[in-house]
Amino acid sequence: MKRRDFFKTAAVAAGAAALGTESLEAAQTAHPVDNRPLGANNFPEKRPLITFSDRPPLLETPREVFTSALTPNDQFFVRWHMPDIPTHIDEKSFTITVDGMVKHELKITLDQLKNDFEQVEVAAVLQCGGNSRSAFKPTPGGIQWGNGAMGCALWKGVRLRDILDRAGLKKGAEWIAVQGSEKPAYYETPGFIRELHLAELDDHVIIAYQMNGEDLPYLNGFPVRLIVPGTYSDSWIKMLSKITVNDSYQHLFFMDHAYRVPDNECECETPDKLYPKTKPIERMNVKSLIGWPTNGEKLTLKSHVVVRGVAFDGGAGIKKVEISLDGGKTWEEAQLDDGKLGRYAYRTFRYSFKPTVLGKLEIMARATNKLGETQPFAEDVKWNRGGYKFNGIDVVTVEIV
Ligand SMILES: Nc1nc2c(c(=O)[nH]1)N[C@H]1C(S)=C(S)[C@@H](COP(=O)(O)O)O[C@H]1N2
Ligand SMILES: [Mo]
Repeated sequence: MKRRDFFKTAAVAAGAAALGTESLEAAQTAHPVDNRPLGANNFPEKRPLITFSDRPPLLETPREVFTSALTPNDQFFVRWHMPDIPTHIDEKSFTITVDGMVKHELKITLDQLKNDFEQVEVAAVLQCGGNSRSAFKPTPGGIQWGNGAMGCALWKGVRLRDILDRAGLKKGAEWIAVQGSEKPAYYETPGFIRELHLAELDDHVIIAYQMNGEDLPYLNGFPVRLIVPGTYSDSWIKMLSKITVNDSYQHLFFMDHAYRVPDNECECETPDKLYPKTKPIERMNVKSLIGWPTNGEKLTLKSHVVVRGVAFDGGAGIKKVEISLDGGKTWEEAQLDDGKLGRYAYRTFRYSFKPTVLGKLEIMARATNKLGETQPFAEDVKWNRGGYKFNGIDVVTVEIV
């Protein structure tokens, strides 16, 4: 966008906000910001990633990484709420405390976790509820993620259920509160603690110490993190150090004030008329992303092009991914991988074609899950104040030369 154009747009937006009712129409979505440049290679165990902040570290994965079912650890995105993350973890003395309404309080060492419990694996997508937030207009507060606040990994660890069984739940136990090892910026700031209802914990919920066959990267939660397949990642607590069992919901700051959407059927509202009741974002909606080609790619006329990308949902499973080359008028099915990583992982897709016309070409991808849920056009995604759950049809614009 040219500088002059920018000022024009800004003036129009400010005018609409001042007029009140007009800003109702201004409430909409577009495409998330894409093709941001990578930052310097300043973070341990990470290649250069799109960098929003270094304290706390906020790193986004670039689009071209999303051609494989498992996202490499050194390109996996990073999100922390608090700047004060431990810079050293002693593997011998590190423990996970289990306390509250339990018969036996536990302090589980990493050694015990790896040896005293059944070891299990699950491949699952970790996606921030605010992924793609930059599509929402007007702009909600929060990190202006493009599409790369997500990744898929093979996680290895121990079922949370087995650990709670070892501790023994007391009668009346209903909720657990989970927290990591980092500290709030200063003592009055609420800590990042999340709560889970015991009834929502199935056997796929694990405490993981391995990611894609290696120790968890430090920035992704070394030495252990919670994995809650199918849900947005706000409760996938990193550097997990404490699990407290409670008889009731504790109304903690990061439960009552973040990661919530309007509690109505469309999960939507407008800036002028915020919906009074909210609910947690929870299960992920169906989504796909083209990993290759990326925006601005130059492709040769009549060459053999293979569009590749990933699709996923909250665990129902992907039924099909379709590609459109005519602005969404007609769609053709892409080829899906065999799905052997399971219903919580990425399904990769491929679609071959030969470009026949010179100039700009839009490539769209749309996933549908086994419940028949599908992706709306980006412009039709409904707004919410937190900028959560964007799942508009992905569009990449290339140039045929
Ligand atoms: N301890 C801790 N765990 C956390 C968070 C955090 O701030 N602290 N943020 C959560 C959120 S909102 C996201 S999106 C994911 C990000 O995981 P990643 O950094 O491994 O990509 O971690 C979750 N777990
Ligand atoms: Mo997040």
